[in-house]
Amino acid sequence: MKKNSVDDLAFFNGNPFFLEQLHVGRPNIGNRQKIEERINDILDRKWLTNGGKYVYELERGIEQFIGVKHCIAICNATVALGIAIRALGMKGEVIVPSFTFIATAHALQWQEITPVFCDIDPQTHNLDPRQVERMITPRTTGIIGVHVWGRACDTDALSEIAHRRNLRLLFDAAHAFACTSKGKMIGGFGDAEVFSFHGTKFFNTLEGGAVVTNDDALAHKIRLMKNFGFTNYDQTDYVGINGKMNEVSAAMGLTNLESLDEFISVNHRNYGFYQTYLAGLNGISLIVYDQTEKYNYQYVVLEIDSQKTGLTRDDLVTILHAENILARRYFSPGCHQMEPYRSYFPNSGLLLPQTERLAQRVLCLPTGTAVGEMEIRQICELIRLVLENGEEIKRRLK
Ligand code: T4K
Repeated sequence: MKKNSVDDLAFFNGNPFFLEQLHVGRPNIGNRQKIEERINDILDRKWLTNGGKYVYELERGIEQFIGVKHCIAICNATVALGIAIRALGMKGEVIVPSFTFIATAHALQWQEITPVFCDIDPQTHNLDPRQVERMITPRTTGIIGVHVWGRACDTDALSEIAHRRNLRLLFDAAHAFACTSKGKMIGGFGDAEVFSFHGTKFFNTLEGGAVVTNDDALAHKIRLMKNFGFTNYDQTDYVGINGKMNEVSAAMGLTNLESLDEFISVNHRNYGFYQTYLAGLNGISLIVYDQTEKYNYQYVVLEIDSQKTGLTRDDLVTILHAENILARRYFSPGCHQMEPYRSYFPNSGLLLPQTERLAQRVLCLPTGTAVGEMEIRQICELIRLVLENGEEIKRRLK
């Protein structure tokens, strides 16, 4: 039932608006029958992993879809980042944004490489190339740009810096499958790019990820590295890890690949509903997607200006959670405020004013095939009620 006053809000006296929790990152699942058929085939043939037919088909399918020479499927994007970092010979210091999922930083630190956190452009939420230049030291060996929300980094500027300063350039494209940058599919930029196919991503393989690259030698090395470094039967030439994707994940991926257009159109439509129903609300803004590019619209990201709304982002999250709308504070705090980085670099926040500001302002709302126009209208009506009564809510929250 529609809520009309602050008293109706679940955090105070009311009942939760939604009986079931609405999640950010509810998985998109393609044709169930096909998934089951493929899994049955895997079980019948008793080939579960280690270079199976479905991983092979998925890799070729992604290469074709992206228009990139090599796709190497990996068990998840964190391991894929780790392998790509090692294969690229990154060491010493690598420049990364702090405004990212912790996996980007951990993939470096795990290998005793220092992530040097760099500030972002407040408009794009991505690495600010001018700041990148300032963070380079004699120990710097690479840059990892993250295409946050699927909106591409300034790939031209970062490539130019990497080229001029002789640095390796990797992109964490965990959010950016099926997105473009200047009309070109993300996946072909830098030395390599890494996708995540985790269950919460718009395209998933249950758990999974991939490294994509146009560099033949690099692809060869990564293929070996993800399989313990085996170059021949019972022979390794360098250190490797077990980064293989299994056949069931690949079967899920192949099936979801067939429904990609549908997933994108649902997300795009949902984004449009949010635009419509949040229009005119003072103090909040929905991130903008450039109409000349392609996106997967997986992240519906709001920025809250607490000066205008009288409420902080965290106040809003508290109220929404009580209504069973599980809005998520990606990425808050920034990596530099998480351990071990907070202890290693206690003052790094001084160099990251835009990151600190944004990490206080953003929140992601539910989308995907699990929500439709009705739920989105109801979520937006609740947000409107909260913002229109900001002062009273703030007082009562205290
Ligand atoms: N780089 C970037 C920029 C990334 O964003 C990520 C991952 C990575 C690298 C590393 O990729 P992977 O190694 O994971 O392939 C989630 C995901 O676990 C993580 O993959 C993702 N980024 C990150 C942005 O979000 P959490 O902590 O939000 O997960 P969780 O369990 O709270 O789930 C979020 C929501 O989704 C919940 O409301 C529940 C719902 N959910 C989740 C799962 C797994 C479902 O409804 N069903 C499910 O199966 O991290």
